[in-house]
Amino acid sequence: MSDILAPWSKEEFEAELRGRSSSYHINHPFHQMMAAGTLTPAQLRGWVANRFYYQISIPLKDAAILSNCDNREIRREWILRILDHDGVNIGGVQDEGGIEAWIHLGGAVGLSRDDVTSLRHVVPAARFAVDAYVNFARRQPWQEAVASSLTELFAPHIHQQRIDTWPTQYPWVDATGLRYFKQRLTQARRDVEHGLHFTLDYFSQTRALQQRALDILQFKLDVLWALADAIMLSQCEIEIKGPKA
Ligand code: AHQ
Repeated sequence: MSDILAPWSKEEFEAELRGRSSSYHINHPFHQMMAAGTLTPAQLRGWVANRFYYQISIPLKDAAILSNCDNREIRREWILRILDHDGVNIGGVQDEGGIEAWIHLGGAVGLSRDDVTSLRHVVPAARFAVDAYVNFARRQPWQEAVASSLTELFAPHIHQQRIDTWPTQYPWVDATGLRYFKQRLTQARRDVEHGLHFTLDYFSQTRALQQRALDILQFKLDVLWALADAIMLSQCEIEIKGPKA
């Protein structure tokens, strides 16, 4: 049917993309429990340890896009995402990167560096959800992988929610651990500006392509939802001894 319909205007297309916000994982029961302060310390630690696998997979996903992308202008922008996560030390510019910041978040909730980096707490269904995203980026045209990153349209809201709620809901968490969420507020907005501009242009050639972009966004929304399912339903709860127990 979408083959014979005229493409939406870019404004209508963007509204359709943003209209998928109800499927975003901020609405998942696990994240609603997080925002309400009802997660136990062991549950919060389980989430941090499992999400680390997503964090270290993002640069692999972005490198897959770069390796498939024949457009230098897109690559010049997209490579920034890898530096955001892996960190950088170029010409005096030093930044530990988001992966290191997530390890620091692990320490803030009472996990050792090895608890996080060993991946021993990552549950199989969490790996499957994250690997589905990385493999999508490896196998699909780079333009489709760009569109799949647009769940970040909704990310500033969930990062801000953690920044706003954790200090009162989880006062036992060292506040310096929130550094990751704070830096994502600006990085996600920069990413979305670039990814959305490209997606609105490239996928607006036909209504069928616009529908494809919506289906790709729904796939990625399902990846994030399935990741939250995996963490909640596997009951990954990491107990520790000591003051943050
Ligand atoms: O920390 C996140 C991150 O670096 C990224 C990159 C981006 C992508 O390329 O798919 N998506 C994303 C997301 C991050 N954090 C998630 C969260 O809830 O903390 C949200 C997630 C996203 O919305 O896609």
